[in-house]
Amino acid sequence: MGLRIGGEIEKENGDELSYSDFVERYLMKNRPVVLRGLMDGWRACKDWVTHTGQPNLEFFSTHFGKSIVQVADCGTREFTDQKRMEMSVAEFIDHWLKDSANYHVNATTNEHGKPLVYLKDWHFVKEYPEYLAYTTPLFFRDDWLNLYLDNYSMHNEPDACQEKNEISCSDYRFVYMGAKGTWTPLHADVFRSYSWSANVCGKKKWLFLPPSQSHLVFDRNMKSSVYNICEDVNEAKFPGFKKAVWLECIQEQDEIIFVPSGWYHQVHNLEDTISINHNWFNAYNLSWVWDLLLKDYNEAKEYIEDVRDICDDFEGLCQRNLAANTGMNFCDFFIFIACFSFANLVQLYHLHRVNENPSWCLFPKAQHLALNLLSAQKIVLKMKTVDALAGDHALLLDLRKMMDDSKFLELCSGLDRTYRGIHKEQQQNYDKKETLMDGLGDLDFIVKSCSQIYAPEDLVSFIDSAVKKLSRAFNRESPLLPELDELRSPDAQ
Ligand SMILES: O=C(O)CCC(=O)C(=O)O
Repeated sequence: MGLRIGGEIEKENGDELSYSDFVERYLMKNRPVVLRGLMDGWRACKDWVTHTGQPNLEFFSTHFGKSIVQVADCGTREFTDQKRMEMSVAEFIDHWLKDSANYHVNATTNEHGKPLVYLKDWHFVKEYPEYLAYTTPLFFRDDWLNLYLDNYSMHNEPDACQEKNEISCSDYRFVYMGAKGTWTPLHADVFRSYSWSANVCGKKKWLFLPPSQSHLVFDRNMKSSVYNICEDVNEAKFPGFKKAVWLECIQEQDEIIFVPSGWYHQVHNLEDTISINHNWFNAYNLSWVWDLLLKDYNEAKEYIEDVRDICDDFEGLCQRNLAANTGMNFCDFFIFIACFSFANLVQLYHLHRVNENPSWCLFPKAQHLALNLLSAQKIVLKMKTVDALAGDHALLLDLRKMMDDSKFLELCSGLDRTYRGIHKEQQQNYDKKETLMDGLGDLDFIVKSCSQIYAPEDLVSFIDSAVKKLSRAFNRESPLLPELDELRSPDAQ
């Protein structure tokens, strides 16, 4: 059965696009795009590619051969993904070289019937921070996920998977390497994050389905989705599939594709390919993350409903299962939002303190921080309505303690660097704790009055009172703050 292709993904010159145009046209509209001209000067493009444009496998063996990586066997399905194996980069390259016969697109084995191996999800930056293979293009830098994970871990619960989690969830910055014919099955990205993927060399074919059509790739019970859209799909099992209209994209070397939230996609390497790939989220797609978490929670709960009566801590079990399946649970996400909200407030207070210009709140960075708070506040208001997050569990967060924590200081500095970069302000050095704390005189007042956050309502009232206080200093013409005021719930006063 052939796929119905409705069009192609548009391509733009990234060096002619402003940050605000990218936000307006792609982030806010959640539309895919391919950007050119953003990989000039990357060390990866020089070191990792031979003069004939092929992956420089020898370079990888020599310099990174001992790294242990995840390799997918493209010919073997395991549940919803391809079977994974662990091996060294040197072993992976041996496989690649041995199997380097001719493949044809969508083949899952080489001509000797051996499986095609595809190196995926290599945490290259975490493993080689000094090497500086590339710089994240400006458009993708407002990345709360990786900024947070540079300082905190997403899920802390001690369980059997702890060690595995630490490796696989340490960040979401990856390198992918695979020969012609390797591929990735149909999926929507982890946490319903955005992703970007840069072709250092080679060529990929992407097939995309907009979120408005994602129900079409699911079975009647909306439980499992199609695995490989390029083979015959069972019509009785997936009755909507043939109605799906796909967007296609051939991504060339030196092109970066932006994958929006919730778009299902399948990817084929049309040539031997190396790509760099990040997952991320920010104010514009945070609601996707929460919606997925809530959906997965409801499914996890339904799945074990029959053991509720014999279970001492049914809610705890639901949350453990949620963390195991989705990568975080309600508590993890709540702590993440609380940290980020607080870090944004710290930055806003700092701007207030250091700026003599009364219209400082109209500066792009201040507007950006206020927008972040607004989106966090919207999600926390949604969380407030969920029973499982009602405030009778153990203390989650102490903001006063957080202020003394070096990880939090790092998060604030990272946020500052990010927004200075995006809004082209001069970089400042936040190395000294006092510099940041200097700006916190006013905020300290709030922290004293409600420093302990047990549940969403505490966070709502914390953000609310901080914003109220700050609002007095804000120019009332600011287009973002009236919205923050509107969000203020009557019971939070
Ligand atoms: O390049 C690939 O094989 C898969 C990449 C992908 O699915 C993604 O970036 O979301």
